[in-house]
Amino acid sequence: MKYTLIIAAALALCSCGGNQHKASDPLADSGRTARTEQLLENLKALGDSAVYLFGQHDATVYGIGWEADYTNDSTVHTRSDVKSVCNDFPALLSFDLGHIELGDECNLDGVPFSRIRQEIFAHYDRGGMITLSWHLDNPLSGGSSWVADSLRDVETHTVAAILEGGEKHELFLTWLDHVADFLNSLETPYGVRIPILFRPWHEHTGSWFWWGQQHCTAEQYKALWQLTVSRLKDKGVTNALYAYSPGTEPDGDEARYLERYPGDEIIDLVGLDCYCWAPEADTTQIANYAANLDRNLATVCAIAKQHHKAVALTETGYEGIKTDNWWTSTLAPVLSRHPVSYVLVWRNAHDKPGHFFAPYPGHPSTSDFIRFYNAPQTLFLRDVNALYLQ
Ligand code: BMA
Repeated sequence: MKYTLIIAAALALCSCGGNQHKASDPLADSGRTARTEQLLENLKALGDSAVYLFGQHDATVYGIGWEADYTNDSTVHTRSDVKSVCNDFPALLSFDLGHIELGDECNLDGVPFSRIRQEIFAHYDRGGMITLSWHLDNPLSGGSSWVADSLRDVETHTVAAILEGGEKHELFLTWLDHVADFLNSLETPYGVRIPILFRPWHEHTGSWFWWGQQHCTAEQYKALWQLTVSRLKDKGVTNALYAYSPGTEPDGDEARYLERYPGDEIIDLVGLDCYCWAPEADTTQIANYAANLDRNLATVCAIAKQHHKAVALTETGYEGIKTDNWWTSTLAPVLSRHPVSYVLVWRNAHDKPGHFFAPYPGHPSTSDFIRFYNAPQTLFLRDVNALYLQ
C-alpha cells in the first residue's frame, strides 16, 4: 500500500530524472540549476499526492543522550534518534546557519559548519532532501535572533538599519555573503550543486525575533527578503529554493498571512510553524493545537494553490511528547486533511532537558511513532530511495 502511493506520487526527490552522478549541472531558464527546479516540482507533486516527507532538525548530529563525534568523519550520518526508533532516517534533514554570519566555526547550537556540510552531502547522496534555517545574530545590537527586552528600542530599528541606506547595510551584506559561500560550497565531487530549501526570516508574524511583526513594517520585511534573495543570486547561488514560514498568528486569515509575503517571484514554498506546548498531556491544549493547525493549514494550502507554490508544515512538534499516541491520534489526522509536501519536527536537544520533538529509544511514544512510520502517507529516507529505483 505504502509503495503504491509512492509510485502514484511518481517522484524522484532530488534527481533530474536521470543519473545524478554526472559532471554537468545544467541551469534552467530561471538561472537556477535544473535539479533545484526539479526539487521544486517534486515538492509540488508531493503536495498533490496523499503522501508527505517526514523531517527533523539536526537529526543526525545529536539526540537524547548522545552527540556525534565531530572529529571523526566516519560518524557522519550514522545515527539519529529517529533511526534508533524505526531503523530509517528522516527523508528531510534540517540544519541551522545561525552564527555563520560571524565567521564562526560552529553554529548557535554548537554544530560545526564543516560537519553540517558533510551531513548535507551524505544525506543528498542517500537521496534525501535538505532545508536550512538561519537564526542569525542581531547586527545592530550584537544580541541573538531573540529580542531582549532591555534592547527593545535597538531591536526595533534593526531591519531598517540593514536595508539599503542603513548604518549596518554594508555589514549585513558581508553576512549574506557568508551564507552565499556556504550554499556555493555544497558542490559534490561530481560537480553538482546540492539543491537546498532555504528558510530565513521565519515566524515573523510573532515578535520574538528582531525581524518580527512589531520590529519592522511590512514594506521593510519584504525589502529584507528582496535584499536577501538578490544578494545570494548576485553571489552566484543557483541551488536555493526559498520558503516563507510565518507562525500561527494569522490564525487562518489569508490577508494576514499574506500581509508580509515578499511576492511570487521570490517565494517557492509557503509554510507554517505551529507547535504543541501542552504540559503533561493536557488534552484540551492538545485539541487546541490540532484545531489551530487544521485552521492555519487550510489557509496556507489554499494560498499555495492560488499562488502555484509548494506547501509544507515547516516546523511542528509536541515538546516532550507527553502523550503516547500523539503521532497517529493528533498529528497524522490533521495532516491527512491538508496536501502538504513535508512535515518537519524540531530538534532533540542533547543539552536542554525536555526540549525534544521526536521519540528516542525507551520513550513512551515509540510504538506509536513506528505506526506513524509504517503509515502509507509518511515518507522516510528508504521510501524516497525506493523512488530512485523506479
Ligand atoms: C530554537 C530552540 C533553541 C535553538 C534554536 C535554533 O527553537 O531549539 O534552543 O537554539 O531553535 O536551533
